[in-house]
Amino acid sequence: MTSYAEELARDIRAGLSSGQKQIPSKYFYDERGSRLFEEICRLPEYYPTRTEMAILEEHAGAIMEPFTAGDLVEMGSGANWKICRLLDAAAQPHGAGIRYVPLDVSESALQAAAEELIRMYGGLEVLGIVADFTRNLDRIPDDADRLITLFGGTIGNFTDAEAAELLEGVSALMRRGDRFLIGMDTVKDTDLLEAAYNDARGITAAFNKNVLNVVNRELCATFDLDLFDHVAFYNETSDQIEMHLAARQAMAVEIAALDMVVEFENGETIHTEISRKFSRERAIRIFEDAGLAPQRWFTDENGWFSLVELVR
Ligand code: AVJ
Repeated sequence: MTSYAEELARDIRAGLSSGQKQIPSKYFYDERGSRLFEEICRLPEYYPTRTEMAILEEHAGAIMEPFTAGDLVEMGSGANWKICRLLDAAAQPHGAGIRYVPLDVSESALQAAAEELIRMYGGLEVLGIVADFTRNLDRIPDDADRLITLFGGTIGNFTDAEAAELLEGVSALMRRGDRFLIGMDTVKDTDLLEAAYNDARGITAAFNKNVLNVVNRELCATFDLDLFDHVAFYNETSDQIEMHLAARQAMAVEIAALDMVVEFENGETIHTEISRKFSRERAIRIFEDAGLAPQRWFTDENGWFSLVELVR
């Protein structure tokens, strides 16, 4: 097994030596990055979180109706807002009969979230699993019926190949009686999309640039955040928001822990994130390719976000 430090070193070395420089978006989420992300979720321009919450609010009863006992699994759990909507709608009060199984890479985040939930739901059992759900799906227990959730449109941050691998992985572990509830952002007006990733207060810019702090801290690098601009735009050919960090001048940046110097031309970018937007046709295609069948679609009145219930 490779440690976080080894993986980061490998990803940064490869990503900053390639033609189009890149840093994987999973490195956004150190403590400050996670805080900035929560702030993004509350921004007026950032519609996905609010819309997904509204869908959950409206349809939690229908989602939970066939689920009176078993494991409620959440991949990449983070804060408790969304799971609470489902637990509030559970047939048995106080979560009795349901075991909540969150998977997250952060043990401290898991611990804090679990303690809060146990305080809120007296009958709830919680089994927290410290794991990266893109590689440790085998650690999800299989001794009960499962409702597996992946909220937030996280699937959109994956390339086609990565998304296919994740969906196939979940599909492979599902049995009769299991369901998979996945959140996806949808294709919509370009202005709305671009506003959501270029907020007026500059929180998304700070979130994007913060990944350079992560590299500075973890790998003793010398990135000057003030010498990079936040750039986010919608690529209509590939139906995705792309985030980049653009160098404001030519420069050389030392990454001491990698014994490496990275040269930038004026205007050259580091590609830091894709956030795909799915049409229903595309979504159906990638589900079917993974052997998953959509059973119910839950969406808001504008069709801005979808929660899709999948079975094998
Ligand atoms: C992690 C998928 C919820 O892609 O919209 C927010 C991350 N990046 N603003 C997204 C993000 C810039 C976000 N998700």
